Amino acid sequence: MYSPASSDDALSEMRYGLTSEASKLNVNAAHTTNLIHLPRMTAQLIAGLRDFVDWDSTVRPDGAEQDFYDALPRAYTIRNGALDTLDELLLVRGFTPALLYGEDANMNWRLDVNENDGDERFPSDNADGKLDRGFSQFLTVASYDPNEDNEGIPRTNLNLANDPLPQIELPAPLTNFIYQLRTNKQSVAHPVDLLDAKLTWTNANGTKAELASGVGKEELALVLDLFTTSNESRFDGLIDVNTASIAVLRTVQGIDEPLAESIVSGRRSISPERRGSLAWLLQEGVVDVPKFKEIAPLLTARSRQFSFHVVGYGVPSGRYRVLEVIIDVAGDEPRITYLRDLTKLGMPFPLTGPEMTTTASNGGARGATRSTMEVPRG
Ligand SMILES: [Ca+2]
Ligand SMILES: [Ca+2]
Ligand SMILES: [Ca+2]
Ligand SMILES: [Ca+2]
Repeated sequence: MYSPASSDDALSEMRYGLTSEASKLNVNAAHTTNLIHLPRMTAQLIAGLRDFVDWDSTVRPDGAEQDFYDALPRAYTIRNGALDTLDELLLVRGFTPALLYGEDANMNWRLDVNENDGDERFPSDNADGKLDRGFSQFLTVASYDPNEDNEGIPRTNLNLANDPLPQIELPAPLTNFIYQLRTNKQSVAHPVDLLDAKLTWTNANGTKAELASGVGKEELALVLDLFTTSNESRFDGLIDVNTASIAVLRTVQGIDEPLAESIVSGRRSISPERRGSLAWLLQEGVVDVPKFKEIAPLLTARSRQFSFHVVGYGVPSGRYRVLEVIIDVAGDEPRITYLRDLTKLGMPFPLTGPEMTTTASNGGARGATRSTMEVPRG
């Protein structure tokens, strides 16, 4: 089971483990203002994409609706809805395999010789010693964050007067604040608005009253975990602040390049427990209170969908299969939501180890090379 190295580390290659899908920008939830920050993305590509997925037949400036696809040598019907797979991007005007997968023609997340020799062999590449993995490293269609706390319990909606409070002991000022909020029919846009919040109202006898939420940096993690202001069961497109690359963080409204870099360098020293909440951004001084309130509604500190490739290899037959998998662990039982057989693209990397260096073959005689075994393309 393996995954690509982080996009922030252009020189390292694949690694063992999973990729958090929330580390990527969800195409189906992204706006033009998010997408435009991605390397190689253009306004024309985005316009084509938006027309491809929107429900109307109105061609936006620089866009392309069904008429364009009807005129292709092989016409096809466009989606007019959310994409099911990232590969559907290849059906959108202007999106090419070179843009989606970059130089990684065999999708193994490693810089193979033919991927670093310019135009000498397929694919075309810039021979700079680094693997450009294209849009696929930044984009997903699989990510969503259930509107429930870290225990899997649906969050309490602050704005619904009858929604019961969480079954844990809350700080008394917070309980009181929520009570007054609801009693006075005031609402908040997002739980983060309870941070340093004050509520003012006029009592029946005409006197003014004021109450502080008591939510500071230390109470923030609890509040963000337990409360919501939305009736939706899930949020699409939140970006995982703990795993997103600089390039993906940069697509979030309100996060510029220096802030994206501060987040990535700041999170290296955060313990796994504190990574469970966005609150560390504020607690560590990566952002101030106004900036935190601006960006927190767009972020998450967890992922419930993961992607990886897995290789199964038979010794001594040398037969193998390579699968691309996305799993969703948000529900009661983990589900495989995407499965693609990549075997025809070849063995992704040479296998090493005592039993792999001997007599394995794949139909023909084949020995060990440099103490690793090379497997022919399936
Ligand atoms: Ca349209
Ligand atoms: Ca490759
Ligand atoms: Ca090449
Ligand atoms: Ca390159």
